Amino acid sequence: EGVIPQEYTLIKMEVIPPLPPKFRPLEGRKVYLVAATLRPETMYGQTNAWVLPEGKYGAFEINETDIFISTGRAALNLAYQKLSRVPEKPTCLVELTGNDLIGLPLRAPLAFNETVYSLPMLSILTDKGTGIVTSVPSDSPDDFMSLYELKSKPAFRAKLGVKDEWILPFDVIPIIDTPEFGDKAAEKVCLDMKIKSPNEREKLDEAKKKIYKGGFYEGTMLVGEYAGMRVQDAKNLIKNRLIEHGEAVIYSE
Ligand code: A2H
Repeated sequence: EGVIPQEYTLIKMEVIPPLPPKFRPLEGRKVYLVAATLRPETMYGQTNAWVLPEGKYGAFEINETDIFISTGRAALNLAYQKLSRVPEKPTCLVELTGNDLIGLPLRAPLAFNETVYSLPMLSILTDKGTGIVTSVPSDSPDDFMSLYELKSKPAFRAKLGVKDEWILPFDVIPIIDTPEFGDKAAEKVCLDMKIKSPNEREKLDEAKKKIYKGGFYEGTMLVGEYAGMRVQDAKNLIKNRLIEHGEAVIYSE
C-alpha cells in the first residue's frame, strides 16, 4: 500500500432480485456488488462485472437499507470512511466466495446494457479496491482480454461455470473516441501489441499506459449527457452525477 492514498469511485451494481438461497439473510435489503474504478466516465460501456472465483467476500451492512458485497479488507476501510452501520466496525451478514457471485444479474449505473452479469477473472487482486471490478472492454485492456478469452473458449467457460447467455450477447461498446486508437481503444491496442491472453502482465500494463494517455488526455465522449465533451472535462461531472444519484460513493485506500 502506498503512502499517498488513492481515491476511487465505488460503483454500486445492484443485484437484481430474487436473491439466491445463500443470500436469505439479506432479504428485503438492497444488495450491491461494489467496484473501485479510476474511470467513472467509462461506465456507459459496462458489459459485466469481474470477481475472483476463489476470493473471499462478504455481504456487509452499510446502513439500514444497503448491503455492499466486497472483500473484508475493503469493508474495514469503508467502515472508517463512514460507510458501515456500526461506525468503524464492519458487520458481515453472509460470508461468500467469488463462486457464489458468478452469474448474478446486476443493474449497473449508466450502462447501456440493462442487465450485466458477474463473471470470473483470475487476475483480480484481493488487496486492491473491493476485489470486484467493473468491466469496460472498450477502454480497459485487462477487461478486453479477459472477456475475449472467456468468449472464445467454451471449455474454459464450462470449467468456471459460466453460462453462454451471461457473456455471448455482450460486445464491446464504443463510448470514447481517441485520435490515436479510435473508439475501441483497448481492442485496438491489444491487437496492435499482439496480446494473446489476460496473463501477459507486462504487455497489458504497457497497453494501459498508452490508452490512459490517448483516452484521458485526448479522448472525447461519444455518448451520454456529455457527448462531445473532452474526457478530461467530463470525468468529474459524470462522477459527481453518479454520487448525487446514489449510484456511487468515494472510497480511498
Ligand atoms: B479500472 P490502480 Cl475503462 N484487481 O476501471 C485488479 N484490477 C482492479 C482491482 C483489483 N482488485 N480493483 C480495481 N481494478 C482495476 C475501469 C477502467 C480501469 C478502465 C480503464 C483502465 C482502468 C473499468 N475496469 O484501470 O492499480 C479497475 O479498472 C487502469 C489502471 O489503482 C480500476 O480502474 O491504478 C483500476 O484497476 C485501478 O488500478
